[in-house]
Amino acid sequence: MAQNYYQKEIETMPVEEIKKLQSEKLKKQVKHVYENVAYYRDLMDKKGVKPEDINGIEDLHKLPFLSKADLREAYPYGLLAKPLKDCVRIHSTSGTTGKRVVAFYTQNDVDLWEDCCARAIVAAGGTNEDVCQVAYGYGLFTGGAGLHGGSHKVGCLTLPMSSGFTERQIQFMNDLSATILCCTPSYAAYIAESLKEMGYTPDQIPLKAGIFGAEPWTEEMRRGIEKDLGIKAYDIYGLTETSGPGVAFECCEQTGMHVNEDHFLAEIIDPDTGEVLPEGEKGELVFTALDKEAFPLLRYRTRDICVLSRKKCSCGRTLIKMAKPMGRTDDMLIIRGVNVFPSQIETVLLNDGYQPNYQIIVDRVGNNDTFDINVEMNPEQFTDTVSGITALEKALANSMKVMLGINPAVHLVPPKSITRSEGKAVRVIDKRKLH
Ligand code: DLL
Repeated sequence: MAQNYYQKEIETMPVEEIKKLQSEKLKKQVKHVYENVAYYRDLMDKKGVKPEDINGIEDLHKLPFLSKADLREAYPYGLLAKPLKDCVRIHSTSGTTGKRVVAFYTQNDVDLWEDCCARAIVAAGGTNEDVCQVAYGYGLFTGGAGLHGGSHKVGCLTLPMSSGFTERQIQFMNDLSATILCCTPSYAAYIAESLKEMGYTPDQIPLKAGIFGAEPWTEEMRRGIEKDLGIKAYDIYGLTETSGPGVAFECCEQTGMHVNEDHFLAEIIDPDTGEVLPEGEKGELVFTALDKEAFPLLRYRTRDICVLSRKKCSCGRTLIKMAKPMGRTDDMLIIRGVNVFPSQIETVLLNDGYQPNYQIIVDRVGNNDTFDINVEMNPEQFTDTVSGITALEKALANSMKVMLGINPAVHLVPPKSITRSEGKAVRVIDKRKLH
């Protein structure tokens, strides 16, 4: 397939030039952060590093890391590097315990982010002739807004569907001849399944490409979606902390995602020691935002396990590639595209007067994630009637929904019926095979 580029000069820039560009941007960014973010300045001071010590990407390793724990501590404004009057947007995602991650954007941040998403759409074959159906969630989640902005930049006719209402998705897809579908891979598989049930064959579906990400998905799942929808399915990666989707995107080769290296400097580290690992080794992915103004995280630990590679790509892009994430170093689950931490569930249980004796069971039935939480009743509840227990389950499920953004099936079980562990409690049973 002939490759088009959205920003050819950058996407095919010789590696040495990209590195030079990164070095220049890094020096400026460290100065910006040091001068404007007291929280990070303290971390640098503690480590004995000054902006003058950073003369290029070879000095990156001298800088301290940031993690979700820092975001929680600095919540909500502690990592903001611009006055609020210069910010035009926030997005947010689940954090550990009760506090969400809140990311801020200036207009320039939004522009560069949308460029990253536009690169992904063009790499998937998108042009201004396309009709792009955005079925990622809109709102605080970054998926909808990011791909929506990218679609505008490419000049596609944009269908801002958000997620859900599958019948309506299918009606618009057909009536308006959508050619590109953007959503989570599990939602794409669900749409494909619904189309099949309605009697559509792949050649009757107008789509030609899909841009799917926000959760782990396997090559088998890719092949299934491609076959059922009659499309080519492209992976896209990102996280709220680095702006959202578009940190990395797949090209026609479908062998990993090109990192938008002019904006995001990627490293792989040993998650235990923090030591930087050479290219090709598996470890934790760390990003430094080189251009972000409002929320410029330096050396942010994603907790995603990954590998980077500079192998030549047949698409002509020189941007380094990351493999599909291979797991996480923390206990974050992604259920129906939503990030869930066991600690959030614990917080709800304690708030609602339960003991933190619980078990989360996640499975995939067809293409849907099931999400069950078994919770031990308190002894006094155990004497309740069946209808009383059902009401308690409903109330607890509701509190969970408020905290997590998705609805689990809550089952109250007798006191002391969840096996006590002698070592680490097994809180999560994930029966899906995603890696
Ligand atoms: O999921 C941003 C996004 C939206 C990416 C739409 C792609 C498409 P968060 O909700 O902050 O942001 O979740 C970020 O999701 O650290 C990974 O663990 C996981 N993740 C994101 N993309 C992929 C992917 C969005 N393509 C967290 N494959 C990340 C596997 C992914 N995991």
